Amino acid sequence: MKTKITELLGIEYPIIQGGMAWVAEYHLASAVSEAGGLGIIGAGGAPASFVREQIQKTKELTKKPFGVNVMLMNPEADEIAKVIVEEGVSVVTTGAGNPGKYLAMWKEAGIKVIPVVASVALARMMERAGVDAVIAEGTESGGHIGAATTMTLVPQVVDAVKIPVIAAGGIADGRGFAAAMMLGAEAVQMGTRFVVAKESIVHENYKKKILAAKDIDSEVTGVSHGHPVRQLRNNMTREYLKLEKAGAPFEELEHLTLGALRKAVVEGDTVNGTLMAGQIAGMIKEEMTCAEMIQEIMEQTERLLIK
Ligand code: TUI
Repeated sequence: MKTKITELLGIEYPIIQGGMAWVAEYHLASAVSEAGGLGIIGAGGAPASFVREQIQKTKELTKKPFGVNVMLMNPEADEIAKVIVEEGVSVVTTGAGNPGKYLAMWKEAGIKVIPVVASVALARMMERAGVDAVIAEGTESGGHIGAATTMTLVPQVVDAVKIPVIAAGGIADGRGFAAAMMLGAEAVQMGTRFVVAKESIVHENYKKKILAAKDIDSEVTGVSHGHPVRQLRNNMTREYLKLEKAGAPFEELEHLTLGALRKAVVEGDTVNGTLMAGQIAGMIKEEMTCAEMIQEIMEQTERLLIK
């Protein structure tokens, strides 16, 4: 399938893997790229040295294009931005901020830059700053989210910019993919579905929670301090929301979430860990390889768009 994004990135299918902290490491990224999508290493809150290692390991497993996601709140974001250039990574996505200060360096190195935006205003600003495409991520997504839904954000961003738009948030099968195309997107980004890929190193307990999730099993924590995070409901979210409702200070709330994503992904702590997942978790029922997922999605899309 050819779109502006497959052409821009030199990939077979317009499916991009979300740059999920802890989850999006080299096994997953290389498997998605090998399957014809764009695999992404998620720098999350990791140090620059870890990101460099991850890039090198990915290069050993695939000769196809892959990218790195820079989570802009990472204290080592400046160093990570340089590592990406030094390692000759071809695509960068960014999240949780404005990547403006790195654009000149990345563009000079010939890197394709694709920021995640949660508003039309940031999409416009990014286009003016010279990025190659934007990912319009709706509030259905897991992790750190904006306020607008995918259904409303994607067409408004498509109308506002001339660069290609990638839709994210609530997409996990051919129906979501086809719907995104109808909204004017040139590709999709999926996160939650890839968390349960066979190649994903995420702890079995976490995967099982996603596979068992129902439509309304996610909660958004952190709205009161301007950092909303979507995750599956558990002991941690109940505790957090109770404190948040009572007006607890940020430091007290932060205490609950510090290291909690690692606890969930690595240790499989589904009680006190942060089980980041999007609203589409309720539809995901099977662990598959990345190649099986991508093939299934593309076949379903083809049937829907051609019939
Ligand atoms: O970044 C994400 N999702 C994430 S980052 C993350 S890291 C983390 N967070 C909490 C605990 C542990 C780890 C988890 N999930 N998605 C991309 C995204 N970017 N969503 C929303 C935005 C965004 C929001 C506001 C981008 C820019 C923005 O404003 C920028 C500005 O300064 O105007």
